[in-house]
Amino acid sequence: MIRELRRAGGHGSSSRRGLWAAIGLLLVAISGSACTIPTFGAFKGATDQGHAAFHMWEWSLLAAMGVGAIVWILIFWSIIRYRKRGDELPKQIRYSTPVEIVYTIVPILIVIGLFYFTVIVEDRIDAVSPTPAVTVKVTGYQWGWRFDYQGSGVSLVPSPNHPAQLVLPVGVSTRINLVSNDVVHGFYIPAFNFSRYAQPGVTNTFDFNPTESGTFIGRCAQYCGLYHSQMLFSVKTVSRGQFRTWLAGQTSGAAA
Ligand SMILES: [Cu+2]
Repeated sequence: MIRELRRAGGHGSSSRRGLWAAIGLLLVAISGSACTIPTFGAFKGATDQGHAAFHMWEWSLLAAMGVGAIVWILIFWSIIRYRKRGDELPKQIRYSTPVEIVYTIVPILIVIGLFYFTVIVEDRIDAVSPTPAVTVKVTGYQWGWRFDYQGSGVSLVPSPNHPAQLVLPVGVSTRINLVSNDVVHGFYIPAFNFSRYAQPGVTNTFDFNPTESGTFIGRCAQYCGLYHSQMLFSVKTVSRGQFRTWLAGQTSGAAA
């Protein structure tokens, strides 16, 4: 039996070459996927703020995959390097101060890194323009969303079969003042990678800078009562010219 083990050990250099080849392939696969910018199931974001959130998500996952790869490499290295070679007990090591320092310091560094980048991205998402092109008061209530374009007199109020559609211009800042008339609602636009509570007595202020035109679904992300599921809305992003025409059409429609 021992002779057989020794013979198996004789192939150590080729199995080690195989291990390094596998590690190399794994690293190439990880770096290759970074070049094509994987979305990992998230939206790329149809606003500047949404892009920032997406990049945070993407790089966090790549970092997690890197940490995961290192852990797997260490596991397999330990399995192969310290596999059982005989009946003799290996040297017993406990209370290894250097190892304990490493596995305390490394997670702390990871948390500090994640915290640092999260604060930077949060600041970018929360930054508001001093001169927004459009200001919309968004009101959540049981059960719908109402959009008031401030300074223009345009109000979009949903009816039971027609959820309101928030129209935004592309390429400029729109200020949103989010409020609730009754209970807590969640103003959620998946394609914008954005969700914020609408709370009674609180005005949540933030900006959207849409980067592409399209129509995106919106939902209430907070269970708020019996007809929560009816709290649908949509967002349509259009060029600045189209937005001006649309707003003028709404104003003349309201006056008629
Ligand atoms: Cu709701």
